[in-house]
Amino acid sequence: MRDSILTILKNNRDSYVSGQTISEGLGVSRSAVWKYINKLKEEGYVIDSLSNNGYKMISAPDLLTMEEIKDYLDTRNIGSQILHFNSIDSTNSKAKELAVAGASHGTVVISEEQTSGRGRFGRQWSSPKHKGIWMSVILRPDIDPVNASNITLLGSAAVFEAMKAMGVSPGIKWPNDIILKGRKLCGILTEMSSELNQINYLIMGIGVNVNTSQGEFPEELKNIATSLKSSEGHDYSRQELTGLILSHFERFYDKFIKENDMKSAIEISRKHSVLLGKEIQIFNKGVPVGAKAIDINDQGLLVIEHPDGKMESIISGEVSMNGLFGYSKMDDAKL
Ligand code: BTX
Repeated sequence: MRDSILTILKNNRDSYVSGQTISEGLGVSRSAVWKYINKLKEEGYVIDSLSNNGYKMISAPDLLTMEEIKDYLDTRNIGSQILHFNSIDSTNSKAKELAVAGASHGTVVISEEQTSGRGRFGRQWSSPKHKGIWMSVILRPDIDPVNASNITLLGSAAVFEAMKAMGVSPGIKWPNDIILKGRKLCGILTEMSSELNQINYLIMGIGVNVNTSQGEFPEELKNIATSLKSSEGHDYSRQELTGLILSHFERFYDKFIKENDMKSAIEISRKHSVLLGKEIQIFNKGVPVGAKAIDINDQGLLVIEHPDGKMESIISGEVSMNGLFGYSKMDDAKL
């Protein structure tokens, strides 16, 4: 009922709709309509009520609910269900819980804030209220678990394309970071539950700093993190960006799953890579090893050249399993 009333108000943004029209249209009493209108007001919708004219929506809150995202969403499966929270420990943890309970492919968990947002290797992810996009997508791909790390690459390409559509041109730090003007704008954490040759579910968590002012970052992130607002000087629509990321992701994902084709995503990762051609460090069992980033190959692996000239291809799956991960020497080690 709440959603139906909201839709009526949204479809009549320029005019007042009488309580009677709503109550007749939906088959509920006028006092029930009034109750739902008050509930919407409590949620942050600004609704003008005039005793003779009815109700008119003045503005919608800046929330990442299905109602606010759906106008920007151009997908069939991804985001067909969006679960929205005001506050949660971690959307990845919630998504896992839901996936274990049988949630369907494409379900998205979004929270306005995370109290224990997670990065890779047990690191923390700062996720302040209403400032960014903190979301996780539940995926059930029918692919070999060995290829699961490619999903992160597709996610990076989707974030890149969404940013580009918003007029921003970031870099990609293989495999899971989006970098703007040398600072971290977005991180992706992909987690999986699988059998030997079958994936049970995969959770792709995306964190994007959107409207955080530089001064609002915790002290330890002030020199390594950035947001769209901090970099470009104005606020951005979190709702539009969320819709764009999910829409681009579905396009890359479908191509990969149906046609085993990652060409365009890999091309984006290559063309906008902040690593290629640079001296980097990979960590082998915690020990830093110097190498040069040469290419991202057609399988999405990072090709590196060791000082002795030996070439090696690194899979991001190996990264977490064997404790290998790549950092540019020029970046802060925590970036
Ligand atoms: P990562 O391990 O590559 O990066 C984590 C590191 O990034 C931290 O150690 C810190 O130095 C830095 N950092 C922490 N918070 C931020 C921030 N807001 N902006 C920039 N740098 C930061 C990257 O891991 C993967 C992050 C995924 C986050 C999403 S949010 C939705 C989902 N739920 C969840 O718990 N995690 C994912």
